[in-house]
Amino acid sequence: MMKIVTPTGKVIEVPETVESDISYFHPQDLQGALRFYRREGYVVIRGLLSPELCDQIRQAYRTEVRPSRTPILRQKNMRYERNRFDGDGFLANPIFNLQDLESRRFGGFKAAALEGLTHADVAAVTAALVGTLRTKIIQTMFFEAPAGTWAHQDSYYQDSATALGRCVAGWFALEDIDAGAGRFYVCPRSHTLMPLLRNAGELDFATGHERYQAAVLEAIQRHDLGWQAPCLRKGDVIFWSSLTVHGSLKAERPGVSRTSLTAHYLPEQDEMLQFHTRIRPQKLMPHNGMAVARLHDQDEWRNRLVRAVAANAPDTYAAARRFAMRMLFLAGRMRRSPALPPDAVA
Ligand SMILES: O=C(O)CCC(=O)C(=O)O
Repeated sequence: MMKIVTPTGKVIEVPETVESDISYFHPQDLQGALRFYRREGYVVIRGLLSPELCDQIRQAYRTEVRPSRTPILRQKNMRYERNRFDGDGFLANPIFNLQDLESRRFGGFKAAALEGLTHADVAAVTAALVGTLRTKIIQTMFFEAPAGTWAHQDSYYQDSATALGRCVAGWFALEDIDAGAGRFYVCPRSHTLMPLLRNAGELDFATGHERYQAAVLEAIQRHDLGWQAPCLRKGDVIFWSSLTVHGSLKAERPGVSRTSLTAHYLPEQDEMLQFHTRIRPQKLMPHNGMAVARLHDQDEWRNRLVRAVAANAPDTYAAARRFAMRMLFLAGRMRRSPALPPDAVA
């Protein structure tokens, strides 16, 4: 076990090996996994992706994405940026919505990653967890370096417009993840033990995002929540509910990466609710029989134009985005009744 200090200052023990971790589930035991997920708000499925597919995705990343100088939309700041690498040579600005990457440049990486995220076994698990026949992907990410992502509930950013809590997300380990590589963590049972923090008022995304981040940490302490940062080997996947508090730890050891994909799934028929404020229409394209949402599809010239403007005038683009966000929340406040569906745990 490795002792790690969490963002609230609490010291936790992070398992270095599968043997020293809680016993989780194999893809065959879906009923057991579902019971655990409902109770704990997360579940780990071991060996959901084959090691060969994980290697293929990493290889495509190395040959197509790493050497590229094309600006790509990033998870941390929603800006179009070129690749940046940390002191260990790992990609420091995680990719947002890899399904939107330009096929001409990144087609191999995109196809391999989507092969994993839409795999029939993944489709079966996500459908079982949200209690539907078919799921669709509404958002994805790719990580290599430790990210130290702030604690949050996904619902604050996106959820189902039918009922909050019907979104399930997965973090797919594409290599064995070292205990010191900025492990992904969850606060077990937070989906039922603490209330959902709404994207509204002084915590709204446009003006109160930092207050929101502090409020989540405060809620973790107030409700005395625990922390789990499971040991994930290549091909293992951790799934969590959009009401479950989660994030990732800071790097504790130099020289170790956390190559991974994440994807957020909704029941196929549900619309996506963004920022607890508006229904976000999405263009859906099938992959492996699963619908995958495209929001900034770089195969469309209009979106490449936006990318060119955003990459060449990043501050102007960011200011325009901030302004649009403020208008969105102002409009929501003027309506005085944001279109919020009821809280519900899938
Ligand atoms: O791995 C990370 O750093 C964070 C991933 C995450 O929070 C998400 O996909 O919602």
